[in-house]
Amino acid sequence: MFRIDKMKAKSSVDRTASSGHITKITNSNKALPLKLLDNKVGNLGNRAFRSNPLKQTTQGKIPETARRKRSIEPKVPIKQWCLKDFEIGKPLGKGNFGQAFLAREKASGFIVALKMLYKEELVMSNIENQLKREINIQSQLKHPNILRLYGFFHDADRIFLILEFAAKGELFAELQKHKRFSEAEAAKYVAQMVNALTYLHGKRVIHRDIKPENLMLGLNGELKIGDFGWSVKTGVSDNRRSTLCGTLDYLPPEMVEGRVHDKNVDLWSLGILLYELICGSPPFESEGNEDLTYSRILGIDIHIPSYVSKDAADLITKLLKYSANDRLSLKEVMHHPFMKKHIHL
Ligand code: AK6
Repeated sequence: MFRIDKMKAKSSVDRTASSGHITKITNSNKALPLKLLDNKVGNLGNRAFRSNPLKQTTQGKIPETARRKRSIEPKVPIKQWCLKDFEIGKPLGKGNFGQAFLAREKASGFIVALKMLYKEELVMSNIENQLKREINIQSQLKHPNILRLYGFFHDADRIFLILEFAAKGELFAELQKHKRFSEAEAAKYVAQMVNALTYLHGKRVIHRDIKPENLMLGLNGELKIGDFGWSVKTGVSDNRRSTLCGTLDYLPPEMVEGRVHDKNVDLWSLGILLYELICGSPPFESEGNEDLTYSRILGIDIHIPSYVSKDAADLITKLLKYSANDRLSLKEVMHHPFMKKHIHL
């Protein structure tokens, strides 16, 4: 049986998956009511929150010593969430695994997305370790352009992830509605992606699965990277072993060919994203023909429509380089004329 409460380190490589980090996650629960201040979702919550004693907590920072020695429990008791703490609202659409619901934390009124995963399904699909890895990575991430994982809990046969609610839903839906975005809008999203990726790469996390389906929008249209199913922490293990699944459209040549890859995969995907935002579909898409998509990626067989500006086309081309080291860096992206034209810092 899948025991998320018994995440024991199996090897030195896996040590980060020990209870030390889980404590950190649970710990981040305490920050949940605090987040309400910058999350304007649900006015109903705000009032309840203001008088919430939880607000006064110090976010329960674990002392350095306790963080290192995983046997030491933090002095402050940590809130363990359970289903009864939430009022469950409407379903929020079904992801690959599990179903998310709008939910409201009863004591604070804080609005979240509660994602429910069946343990049996995780075991059968052999993705328990992927989930554990993801929870560990997420426990270290706090950024306005990255969907927050506030915590998790479980019952006999399900795991619940307490996720940030992105009020405007998927970027993909927005793109489908508008067919394609103006270059100014695309630049705005790319700038937010650069912010998020700079933060992630600084923590040695590479995302590897950037695409509109995985990008969410906050109440004010802020972009939030919303799914970390395929992210890895670099330098921890061999990054070639993961089986590829889903669409190839966003995969760089080195991943298509199953070679070693690094953070530069995210720069390739950023180029694909920019193309898709401006043109409405990814550049190497080949309806139902995976082999063709493969060879088009490897040959960088790209057609940029004539309505695309010279600057935008130049940025796309400079990101979609076969050789990972030839791609523009995140910093260079922000200094590119296309970005300078639309983003005024
Ligand atoms: C939906 C909305 C919010 C929330 C940080 C599962 C996994 C094996 C995530 C996950 C972290 C982990 C997982 C998923 C997400 C989402 C939409 C996004 O399931 N991991 C099994 C291995 C790994 O985020 N994120 O699933 S759910 C949400 C909606 C709909 C409208 N607004 N706001």
